[in-house]
Amino acid sequence: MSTNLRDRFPDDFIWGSATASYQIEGAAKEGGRGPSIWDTFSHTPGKTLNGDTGDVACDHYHRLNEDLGHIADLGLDAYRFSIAWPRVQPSGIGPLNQEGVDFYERLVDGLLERGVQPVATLYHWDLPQELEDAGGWPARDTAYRFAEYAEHMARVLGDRVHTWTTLNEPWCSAYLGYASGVHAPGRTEPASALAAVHHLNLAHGLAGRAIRAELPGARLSVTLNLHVVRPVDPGSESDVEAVRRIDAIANRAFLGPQLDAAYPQDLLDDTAHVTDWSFVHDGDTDMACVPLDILGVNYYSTKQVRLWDGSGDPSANDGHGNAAGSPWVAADDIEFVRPPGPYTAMGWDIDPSGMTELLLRLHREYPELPLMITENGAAFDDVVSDDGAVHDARRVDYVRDHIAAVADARDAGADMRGYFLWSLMDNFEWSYGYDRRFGIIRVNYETGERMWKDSAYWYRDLIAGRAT
Ligand code: PNW
Repeated sequence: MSTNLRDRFPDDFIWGSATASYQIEGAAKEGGRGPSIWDTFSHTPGKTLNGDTGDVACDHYHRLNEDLGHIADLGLDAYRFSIAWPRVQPSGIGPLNQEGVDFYERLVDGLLERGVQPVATLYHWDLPQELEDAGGWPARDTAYRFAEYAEHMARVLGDRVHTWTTLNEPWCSAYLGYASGVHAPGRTEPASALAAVHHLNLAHGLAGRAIRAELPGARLSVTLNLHVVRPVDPGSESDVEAVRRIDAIANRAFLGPQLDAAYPQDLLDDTAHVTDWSFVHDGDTDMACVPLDILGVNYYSTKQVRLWDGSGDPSANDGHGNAAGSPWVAADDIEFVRPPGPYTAMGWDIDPSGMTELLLRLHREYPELPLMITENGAAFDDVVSDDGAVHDARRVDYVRDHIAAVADARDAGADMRGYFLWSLMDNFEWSYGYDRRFGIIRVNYETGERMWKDSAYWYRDLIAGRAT
């Protein structure tokens, strides 16, 4: 086998990196931007580490040209960014705010001038606050508002943006936002979380169809954070049953409607004591199942479960911290057991084999569907050395091993189209604020200065075919 990792991929494989609006832009009150649920949440005492907010973040809004320079210097084929809904449509309804649109036009034009393909995500969690006040994702109307916003954006950017992603990780939006409450809007209502799951699925379908109608040639995708769930004891029937149940609420709750036009019956049965699913109207799952050109997959780590024996806190090791509620709706009797490690600074286990396993599962279940890794990367406790550099060898190892895992999935038949490293730069890591650094470019939050870590040089060289 060739030692050059790049040689395990075809020439048209897309090498990219990803960010999200609220995590990098800052300028929260500029250019006519309206408030989002993350402004409200991060400004609520006790919700984020150190009370950090995205008010300034990486100040990407003002440093756009500099950041475009880094993107070009890395030699990225594509850049995955998200559009802040409240920047372009401040209250989530009505006409577009031209100043907000201008910013994304400058970004997209700047990418194209540098030969970098823009990959736009319409929703990476910054819901306009007014829509949350009207009920948020548990309210059906939010799905229709989202489709209108998608149609607007397709109209203004569709001549230059050809790859569109409706939602990023609806699992997080629904379960972390409305069940565990560790993400905005911070509600802890299991039944509302399941209604949010459904309205996100519906929103995806409505928006996807709006984009298709507006832009017949566009490439349509959605990004899911699918969970690799393993039994503590593969020989135990009850552990295997726990896997089935977590797989249903975490994975098949999205794959079912979006790819098979139906909710799995076991999911409906398992959650029947939480909700009767009456928010699913006739025709909804057909609507949610819009044909996709590509499925975006975010992968970071694995999970291990078994049936709870009644001692301790069953969700203590689920990787979601000490939340007020559990994100695992209708699964109070399932225990999360920490995988063996090693771990990143998030406490997430490092296991590239989980990525290959996930991609091959998707390939087996949806053989015709092209796949793309839309996020993969790691937070580590970076140290600035005496020489002024960040020698983040563990991040290089993490990324190299996971890219090799993508190559393994390709070799076994999966139709892999691209890899987007999370993240281009350190940024606002949601409830962990600025404490956890995922970037290949370091951000000095005092000065705003950017500095390439070793991993950035390594990734540049990999893309250019020079790294091993
Ligand atoms: C993803 N979890 O978030 C997001 O798409 C990014 O915005 C984020 O920065 C990145 O992964 C790293 O965290 C997640 O608790 C947040 O399982 C939380 C979880 C998963 C993904």
